[in-house]
Order: sequence, then C-alpha cells, then structure tokens
Amino acid sequence: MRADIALEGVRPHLTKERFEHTIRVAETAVRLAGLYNVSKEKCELAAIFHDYAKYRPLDEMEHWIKNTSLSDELLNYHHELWHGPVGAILVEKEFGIQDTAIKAAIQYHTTGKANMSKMEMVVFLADYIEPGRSFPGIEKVRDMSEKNLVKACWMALRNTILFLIEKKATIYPDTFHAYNDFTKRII
Ligand code: DGI
Ligand code: FE
Ligand code: FE
Ligand code: FE
Repeated sequence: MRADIALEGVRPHLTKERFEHTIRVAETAVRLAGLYNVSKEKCELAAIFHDYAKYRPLDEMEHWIKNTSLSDELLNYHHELWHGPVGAILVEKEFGIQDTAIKAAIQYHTTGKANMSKMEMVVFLADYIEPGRSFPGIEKVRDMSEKNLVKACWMALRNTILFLIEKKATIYPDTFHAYNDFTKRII
C-alpha cells in the first residue's frame, strides 16, 4: 500500500492534532529505519496506522478484544492500551494489511513486549520521540535514538514506567516484559 493512500485513509479517523502527530511519527520512523537497517516502507506504513483505532468507541474496541485473538486481559487495564491491539485487527479488516510484522508494530506500539523486532522498536520509539513530544528526559532518549536503538527503547520504557508509578496507574504486564527484556539486552 502506498504511504499517501494510507495517510488519506487514516485522516478521517483522527483529529487534526493526532493526524499531525501521525505524520511526525511516520517521518521519524523512516529516519530510524534508515539508521538501523529496517524496511522504511513497512516502518512508514506501521507508523501511519499506529493510532488508527485511537478514537473508536470503547464498546467497539471491547467487542474486538472479546471476539478476536487479542488477549481479554487487556480489558482489565486502562482503555488507553486498547487502540494498538485493536488497530492491528482493524487495518487488516479495513485496509487489507496482512503483513504480520507491520501488524505487530501497530499492536505493541504503546506497551512494547519482550523480544521486540527492530520494526516494532522503530515504531515504538518514533511514537515516543517524534518532534512534537515533550516528556521529561526526552532529549536524552532522542540523543540515544541516534546511537543505540535498544538502549533508547529501554530509556523510553523506564521513563514510562516511572511516570505510571508516579500517577499510581497500573502497568500492563507487557510493559514490564519489555523493560526486563531491554534491561537484559543492554548489560
Ligand atoms: O497514542 P499515543 O498518545 O500517541 O501514545 P501511546 O500509544 O504510547 O499511549 C501513551 C499512553 O499510554 C501514555 O499516557 C502512557 C500510557 N501507557 C503506556 N503503557 C502503559 C500505559 N498506561 C497504563 N495504564 N499502563 C501501561 O502499561
Ligand atoms: Fe498510540
Ligand atoms: Fe508510545
Ligand atoms: Fe501515537
């Protein structure tokens, strides 16, 4: 699928701000893909679709989680975690995207998971560091993203977990699995 067609496909489903975020994530993902020798075309498509399901009604997302291979465990966690997994299902149903690597990058872009592929890391990190983001400590992650993909993902996950702990939010197990796996990979 061509990137320009994909962008026009997602546009009506997003707010203006979310669409602009999506464009920046796609540009960042293409740059990281070049640095780390991953398919630019696939990283770009995954990035374009990563937040596709962000504004689906909660009952619709719940329906897809209950009635597909997605883990029902998601329903025990904050609904903010649902749009990645549901997006991975919907891009196949609505755009015919069957590429499992692209779908996985969409699915895990919020939580991460253990044993992430380079494509999954590129989309995860691009979503975190795109130029519109302003998290505490983000400049250090941006600097690291130029040097070491695994270490930069580890830093992003560490920041996210610390942020969630400060908020007294629950943390989805895949987020811990990702953090633990990256920790083992950087030492
Ligand atoms: O969709 P975006 O806003 O572009 O970014 P995202 O899909 O990475 O979602 C980020 C939100 O998800 C952010 O507020 C942190 C939150 N998040 C990430 N991992 C977890 C989490 N929230 C909870 N409750 N548990 C998690 O494990
Ligand atoms: Fe997202
Ligand atoms: Fe993210
Ligand atoms: Fe996003």
